[in-house]
Amino acid sequence: MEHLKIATDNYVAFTFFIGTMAMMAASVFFFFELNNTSQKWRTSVLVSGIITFIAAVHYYYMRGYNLETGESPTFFRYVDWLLTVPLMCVEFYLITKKAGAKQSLLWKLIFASLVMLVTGYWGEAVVPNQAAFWGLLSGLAYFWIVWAVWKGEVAQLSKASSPAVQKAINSLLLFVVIGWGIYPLGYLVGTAEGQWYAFFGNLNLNMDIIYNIGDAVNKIGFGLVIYALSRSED
Ligand SMILES: *C/C=C(C)/C=C/C=C(C)/C=C/C1=C(C)CCCC1(C)C
Repeated sequence: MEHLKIATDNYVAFTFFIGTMAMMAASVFFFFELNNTSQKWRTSVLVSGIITFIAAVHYYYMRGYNLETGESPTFFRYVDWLLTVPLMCVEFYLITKKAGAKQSLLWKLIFASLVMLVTGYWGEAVVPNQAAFWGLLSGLAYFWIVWAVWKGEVAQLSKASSPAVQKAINSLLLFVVIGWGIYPLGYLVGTAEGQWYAFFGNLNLNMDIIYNIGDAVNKIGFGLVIYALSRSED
């Protein structure tokens, strides 16, 4: 096999590489910190580690795929999201459970996240000439999640929670609004060709770099919020 080099200006490959290392390092951190975590929050910190670990394995593949083909690893990307985003919903459930969250909340969040991802995949990979329509559907599911955390059930439960949990939910809300908001931008950039928002295609931005930044911010950041909660409240 030919030996593949990363060109010094290949920022896409660079962010895949850094992403892999960051996810690996974060996983080691969360897993080892389980020893210092009280019983109450151990499952939550474990789920943080599982999220970054699943991402580390996918990043390892995506890094190689992108380097060998020069293409976007759309399929691996969405498989990763399909596993990790529902686990982030599990994180919301686990921390609000202490204030009485019902399992139905977990299923609603997971359902909305699956709708968001499947419609996004459809628009990005299967029918790119209808990317705007499917992106809109995906966006609606995304807004439902934002609403649930901001004003809906998660927000209501937050009010009944301890100050430390409230603080964590507020931080996670910021991740969902700002951090997750990075992804639609990647989608607009990546599917702009021939769409009414073609302008985004001319921005000289790269979809994979945007997604890679989003993943690092959200998966590791989310995990650290949970970790901080586990430290501040035993
Ligand atoms: C670890 C991975 C995470 C947190 C992935 C989150 C992905 C999203 C919030 C994706 C959202 C999308 C839209 C809101 C519209 C366009 C299509 C998507 C799937 C990129």
